[in-house]
Amino acid sequence: MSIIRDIKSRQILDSRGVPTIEVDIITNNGILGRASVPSGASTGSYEAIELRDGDKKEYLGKGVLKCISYINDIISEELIGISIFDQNLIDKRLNIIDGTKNKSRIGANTTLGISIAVAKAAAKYLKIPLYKYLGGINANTLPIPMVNIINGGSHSSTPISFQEFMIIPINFEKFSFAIRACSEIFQCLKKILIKKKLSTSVGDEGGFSPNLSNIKEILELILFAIEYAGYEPGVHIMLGLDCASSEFYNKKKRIYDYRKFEENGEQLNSIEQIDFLINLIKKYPIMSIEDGLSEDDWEGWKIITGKIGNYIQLVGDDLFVTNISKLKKGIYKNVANSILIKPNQIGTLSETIDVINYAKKYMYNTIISHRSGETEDSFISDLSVAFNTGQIKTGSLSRTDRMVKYNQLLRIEEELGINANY
Ligand code: 2PG
Ligand code: MG
Repeated sequence: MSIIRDIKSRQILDSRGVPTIEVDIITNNGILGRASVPSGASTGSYEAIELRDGDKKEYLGKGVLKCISYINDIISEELIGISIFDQNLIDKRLNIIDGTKNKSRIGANTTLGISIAVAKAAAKYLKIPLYKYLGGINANTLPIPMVNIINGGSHSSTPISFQEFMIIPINFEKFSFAIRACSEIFQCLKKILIKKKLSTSVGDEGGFSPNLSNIKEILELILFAIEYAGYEPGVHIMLGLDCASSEFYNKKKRIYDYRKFEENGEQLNSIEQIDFLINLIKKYPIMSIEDGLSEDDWEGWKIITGKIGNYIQLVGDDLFVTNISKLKKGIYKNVANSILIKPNQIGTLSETIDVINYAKKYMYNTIISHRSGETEDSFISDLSVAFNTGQIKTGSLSRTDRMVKYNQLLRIEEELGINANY
């Protein structure tokens, strides 16, 4: 038997240098499970609450010392003595201690740190890899990476509204071959940017942030980089977009206001936004569009799903916020066909797994995702293999906070050997 003997937590810094939580679960037999919590910039309005201190004198109000004291003073007393294999019970207790619908009392960042650290301690105690502990003998599929090589929107200074321009390697035998192709394309894109005298500085997720405000120009650049690297767009590599359109949607006027990020940006109503996206997929090998419409534009979502939901992956991120009741509404209303899974949007591992299973039951694609603020924790890589989610979105091919996730997947592929599916 292995029970929780102690819980320690501390304030550390994430990839943007902003405070976040790290939690240690220590068992009676001396096992240590450690987890740290990511944080978003373009957060959906309906996500579970991330608790911050709000004291402007420290870290501009972004400290998490309140969370730390909740863990050290209140939560640990409630959880000490419970078996580390009682993941569901622990997650339920955390929900009871919080007592709100959206974890606004103790924070979803607080609960998630504990929840994941418990699972890590359990896998460590059993001396099995985390993905196997979570997923069992069937955990053997490496996800297709969606690699975000140009960062826009709220993630960089690129004057472009869409937040993420991704390459998606589809025709490869193994994860390691796919990631190699993405790396080569990323390096080639750098060369092209240098030749064009455009900046090669990177945004929050490690993708380039050139001074370009034309979507088509960016897509053409990416296609050129794919070919320059020796691959064929539409055959080896598809494109994906995260429009993160809730960021520039004017809820009152019901307008997509591109002027928020682009000097000469347009203002589109829902139907015009849909037409704009449909014209893009007609012209470019785009297979996935995330948050093409806003979290509040359910009407628009329904229309776009009816029009192109049979051919294109339409991913709800801010729309579903990894929340089962939002997903149920989507399934009932025939909205979107895929869901982004971000554990910190809901706040515990058990609830995250519930959403994954529910999505799968209704044939919605599941994509495990990082946040724009990340840490050295590669938990989401194991999560994606554990539940055979098929896809992962974890940034570009630069910056260690992104690379640790890809590197963990390379290790898992090696470990699974001939049993690895891709
Ligand atoms: C997104 C995420 C991750 P953020 O919108 O999908 O790329 O961004 O973590 O800033 O919400
Ligand atoms: Mg998104």
